[in-house]
Amino acid sequence: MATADLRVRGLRARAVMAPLRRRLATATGGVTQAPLVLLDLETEEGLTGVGYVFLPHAAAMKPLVVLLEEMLPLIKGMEVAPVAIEQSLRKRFTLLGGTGLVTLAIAAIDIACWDALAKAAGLPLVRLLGGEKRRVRAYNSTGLGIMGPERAAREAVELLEFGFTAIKLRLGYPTPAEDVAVTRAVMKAVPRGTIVMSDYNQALSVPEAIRRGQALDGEDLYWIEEPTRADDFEGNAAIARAVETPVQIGENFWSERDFQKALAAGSCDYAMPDVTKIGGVTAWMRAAALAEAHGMPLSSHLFAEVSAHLMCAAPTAHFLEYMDWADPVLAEPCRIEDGHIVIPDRPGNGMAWDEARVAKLLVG
Ligand code: SMN
Ligand code: MG
Repeated sequence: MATADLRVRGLRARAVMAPLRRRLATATGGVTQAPLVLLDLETEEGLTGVGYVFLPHAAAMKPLVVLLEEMLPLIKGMEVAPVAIEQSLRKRFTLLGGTGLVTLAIAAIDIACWDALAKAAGLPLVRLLGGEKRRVRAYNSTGLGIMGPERAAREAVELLEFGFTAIKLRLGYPTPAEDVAVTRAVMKAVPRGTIVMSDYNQALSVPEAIRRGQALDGEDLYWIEEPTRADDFEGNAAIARAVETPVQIGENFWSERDFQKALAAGSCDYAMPDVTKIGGVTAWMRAAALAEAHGMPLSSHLFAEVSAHLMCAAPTAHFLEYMDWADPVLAEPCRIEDGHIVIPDRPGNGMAWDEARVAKLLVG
């Protein structure tokens, strides 16, 4: 099949509420169900590209569906050329600004465009991006919310199913002593050598993050994620300087330019752009180039299905975050082997909707 002449014909955006296997309480809000917007991007040639976006707040689902529908006339008839489509959409929305729902809509379109292109080429996405298709090292992020030391210790052991050897613990308890106590309870419960990441979800002030980070130094945490506001590049840099444990940020980069600012400020030791918030596969790959140029280990955030392809194409690939939140709507959920994600042997990003389940979970 020819790739050159794919053109955008239509799109279908649907809001679904996916049930979670495990709830996740963070220091700045909980996830009890997964609000998702599924996108099918149809081409004139009959190929359909797919992608999805997770919204931490259900209130944003319908507005995103409407925004995607309103964007269709702006791209209808355009060649499926992700860079050109992204540039054109960003330009059209300059006066509103490129963060939030605008960027999430652009990202969904971009992800679906890349899927359509890869399907047309008859290649798994990773191959189109120049990467080698291999298993991707992952950590299990599907649990370990704010739940106290006893439950956290129990859940930490449960998360080692499927051969995972790395897990992520949410911190930001009322006191630093509780953060240390939960960390110790988890470390004691898991086999020696298990990698334990931690995540504050932006909950702390800069001085408090330094205090808690230093209290946790020596506890063997693999990284401390988003200790303070994601857009405080200087504040994160001060924390990264004062705390020995590596600081990880990036899920709230709203373009590769935010990553560039973080690199310039020395805000972090590791980075983990989110393929939707950063603006799609196109923008994530730009971030991968920046990471390579700065020798910075790069991880992914959520969206394991698409991120597995990206990680294989990132020269400084570090850890994939495994989340199962889209499993209820996928015909074939992500396969895990020995704590690694296995990229399916199919053209495109590998996702296809389980239409019967989607119909049951549709919202609105
Ligand atoms: C997270 C992200 C999105 C929703 C809940 C929790 C968390 C993570 O920051 O990195 O997994
Ligand atoms: Mg996080």
